[in-house]
Amino acid sequence: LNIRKLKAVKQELTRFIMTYQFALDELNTKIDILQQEFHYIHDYNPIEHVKSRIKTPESIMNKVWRKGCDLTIPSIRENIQDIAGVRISCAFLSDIYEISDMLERQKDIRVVEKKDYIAHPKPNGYQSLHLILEIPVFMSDRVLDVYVEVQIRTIAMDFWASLEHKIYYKYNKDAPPAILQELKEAAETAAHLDIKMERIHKEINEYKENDSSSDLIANNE
Ligand code: 0O2
Repeated sequence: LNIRKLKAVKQELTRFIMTYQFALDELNTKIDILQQEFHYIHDYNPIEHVKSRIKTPESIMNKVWRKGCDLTIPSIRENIQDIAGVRISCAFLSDIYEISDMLERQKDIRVVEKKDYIAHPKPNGYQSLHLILEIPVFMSDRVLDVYVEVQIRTIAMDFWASLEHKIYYKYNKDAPPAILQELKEAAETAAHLDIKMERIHKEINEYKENDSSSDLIANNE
């Protein structure tokens, strides 16, 4: 490999990674617009926080190795669909599906895959809604379709997942069965809490609606 070729490969790789940052920037803007508009219409914010990240080259290489795919840009693009990732945390269960529907309705977004680990939790108790979206990125000389993984979950699900992630790595991916059982029970407790919070949220909304319609009647009398 001569220096010129090495430089060209480096340039190609940098450009490849850049497209993921652009896709994240576009998606973050879309999420921000949806959030502001939703707040304006419903007078409440369905999103608690949004975090985005680009996978490190080391983590990309690990996944390439794990999946046994080719070490070429087209193969990495097709096989590693979570190089760019966005995690959206919401207060309530219904917000998750509301946000997911709003994203899916966007004309320039293609939903490549949808995994509902809320309706079907993983055996360890993990819950979250995962979407793989394809977003067009407008470069100077071409339009590139870029994959972004979106994870939408409640704060309770996020709390559980971050703790589980730490324990998983603390025990080098081999935690004792008793700990795994306790974690699973904790996931179930979190799921119960989410259902309870959703119920309270609905009751408050119904109360607000009744209250404003009785205000309307009173004003018209
Ligand atoms: P990181 O460090 O968060 O990026 P894939 O291997 O992605 O092609 P898979 O495993 O079917 O296919 O993807 P899935 O199920 O959609 O999960 C991808 C991501 O979801 C993971 O990314 C985690 O972020 C999260 N996730 C999935 N299962 C669990 C779980 O049991 N516990 C926790 N804490 N997070 C989970 P990465 O690349 O594994 O890790």
